[in-house]
Amino acid sequence: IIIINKKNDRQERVVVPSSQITWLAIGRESVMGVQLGCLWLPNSTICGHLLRCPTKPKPSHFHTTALSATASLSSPPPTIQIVGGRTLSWQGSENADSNANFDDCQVETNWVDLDSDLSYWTNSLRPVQWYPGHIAKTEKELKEQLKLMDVVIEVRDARIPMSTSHPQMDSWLGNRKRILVLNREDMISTDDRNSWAAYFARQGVKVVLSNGQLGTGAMKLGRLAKALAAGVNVKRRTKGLLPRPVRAGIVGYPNVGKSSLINRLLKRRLCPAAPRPGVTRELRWVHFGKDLELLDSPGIIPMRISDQSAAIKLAICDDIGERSYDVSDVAAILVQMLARLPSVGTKGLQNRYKIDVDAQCGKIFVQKLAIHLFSGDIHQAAFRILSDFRKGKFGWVALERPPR
Ligand SMILES: Nc1nc2c(ncn2[C@@H]2O[C@H](COP(=O)(O)OP(=O)(O)OP(=O)(O)O)[C@@H](O)[C@H]2O)c(=O)[nH]1
Ligand SMILES: [Mg+2]
Repeated sequence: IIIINKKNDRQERVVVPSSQITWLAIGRESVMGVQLGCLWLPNSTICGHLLRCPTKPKPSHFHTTALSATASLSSPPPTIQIVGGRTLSWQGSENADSNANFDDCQVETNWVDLDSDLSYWTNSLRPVQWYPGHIAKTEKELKEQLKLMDVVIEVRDARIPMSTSHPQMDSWLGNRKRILVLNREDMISTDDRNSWAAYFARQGVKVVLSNGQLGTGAMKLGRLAKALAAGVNVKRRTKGLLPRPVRAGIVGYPNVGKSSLINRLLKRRLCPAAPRPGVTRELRWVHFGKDLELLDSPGIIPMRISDQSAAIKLAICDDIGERSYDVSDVAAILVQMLARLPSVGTKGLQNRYKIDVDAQCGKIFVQKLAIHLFSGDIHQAAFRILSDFRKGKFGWVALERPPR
């Protein structure tokens, strides 16, 4: 939400937790109300007198810079306008169509809310950054090896395809032939698989959904790579040269399943794979039959992760080194996220751990679990929650949806 101070025209961005946003029905219109401490600010220009509040708002809920104007009762209150947010058509309509629209809006609003809440929750945490030496070295070597590749296979985590997209990948690859693999397809629902496939197809991206553990999608990937790069040997033949194997480089974030996919394709455990980021340390070419060569590469990640919501999702999914984050902070955020996702919810958490859930405060939940199961050891409790999520104990849970 952007708050505009009409007195000096300054704009402030305020991250407001969704719990503080309520839809108010006024007449036949619905407007968005934002609760700032004791105040309600509807989604319109508000006259100064509405800003006089008998008790001080809770600055801890908001950026203090944005609130400074409202917190002082002695100075004349500015006019504040809230822009943005979503406007809904009248919710009480009995018309079936508008109900359908409303349901649709609700589903979307949940994800929009979740994203803004996540960025609010991560604001106060120590930034998560992870860039071990082998990644810097890999980046350099990969740029060299790219010249040899006929096709590049970029692997992402299907639970977080956006957060496992490397910001520099497009510039490195240029117009090189490319396949996008969403691995760990077994960890998301059919609905999510379909919506991601449709989303990337709309952008003209060749996408394969795969399971690096069972090998689903691996053969299709091999066939697609050969077909995409078939032109290489056509050119060679016209020049009177013998055909050579197609070269496909497999790149992506750490722990997304690159090596597992190669092993599945080769039906041999040639490349080391294990459930932690940073297992592959060196680039390595392997042969698949006579006509395909695959490059296994160490996971790469940007030197600086600017989007800290993405960094937390990487931590939740174990796609970034554990030394870079506080396990109990990340587990607390995961609890808050799961509590809001309809497929898990507070009930799902309660059933699994037999503990009451406060959806607003994952930290309390982690503390309760620590007392309940681990003699007060918070680190162990936090690790249990993360590890349950990573093992799929909460069912199919995607942490991202395609943008509309
Ligand atoms: N559930 C599930 N697990 C998978 C899948 N693919 C790989 N894994 C597991 O994920 C873990 C990491 O796989 P790796 O193949 O080592 O991942 P990587 O991308 O090579 O990791 P780095 O070498 O560290 O960059 C392993 O324990 C695999 O068994 C999948 O599709 N579904
Ligand atoms: Mg690997």
